[in-house]
Amino acid sequence: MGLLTGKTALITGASAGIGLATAEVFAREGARLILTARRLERLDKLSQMLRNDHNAEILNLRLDVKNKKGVESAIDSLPAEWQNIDILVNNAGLGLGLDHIKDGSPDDWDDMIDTNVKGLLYVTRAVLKLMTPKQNGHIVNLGSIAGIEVYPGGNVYCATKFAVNAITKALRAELLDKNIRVTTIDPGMVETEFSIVRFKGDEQRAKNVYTGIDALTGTDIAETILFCVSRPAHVNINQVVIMPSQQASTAYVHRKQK
Ligand code: 8X3
Repeated sequence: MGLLTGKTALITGASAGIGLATAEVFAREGARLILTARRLERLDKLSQMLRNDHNAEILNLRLDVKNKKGVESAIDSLPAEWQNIDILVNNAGLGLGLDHIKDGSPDDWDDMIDTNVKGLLYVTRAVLKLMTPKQNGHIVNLGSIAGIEVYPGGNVYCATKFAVNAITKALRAELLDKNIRVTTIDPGMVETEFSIVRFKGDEQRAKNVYTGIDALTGTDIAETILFCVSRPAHVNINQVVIMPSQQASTAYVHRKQK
């Protein structure tokens, strides 16, 4: 028996990074998985691996969380045996650029706001339609240290993660009498594709972000999510702020010299 045997979890942005690691850890613990991402080919590969390694039961869904109608219809038309969602991990999100506002790209701002804030809302609303009647569930939102403090160039990304924090707190209050727990995980530096996406494929610049630091891995975050969702029913972990041991804030980082 795994810690999540008999539970069904929906994970957004499951094709890479923290989402992929969460899919792996949840599969290991026996969860049934609805994996969503824009890149179905990647999901197909991942689910094949999880079926082989953990005998996992998996439904893949191509989903762009920015697509309001698409999100609604995909969740509304889930096969009956997949509608009983116990855990929602709102992981899909991205940072784009590190420019100051005066030099920023409004298209990048739209993309971050549409994905990190509006996308999270669309998915949450659609899943709550299924979760609320059964009076049982857990929503885990991926926030960030950028949702607690700001840094130059963080501007709009930070704003989206502050919004995730506000949405998380409001949701928690709204769902108190529905037996649905709400948690936010706020990581510092996690070495995934995050910085490669932020710097639009500039791998060297992305690598420099983590130079001299044993950064967190997607698996570190996935294990933390697992801890939160496997507490007894009366326990809700409201918020987890988690950083590498060499990071104290967005400004204080100790880099080891080579
Ligand atoms: C990412 C963390 O500090 O790079 O969510 O903005 S940071």
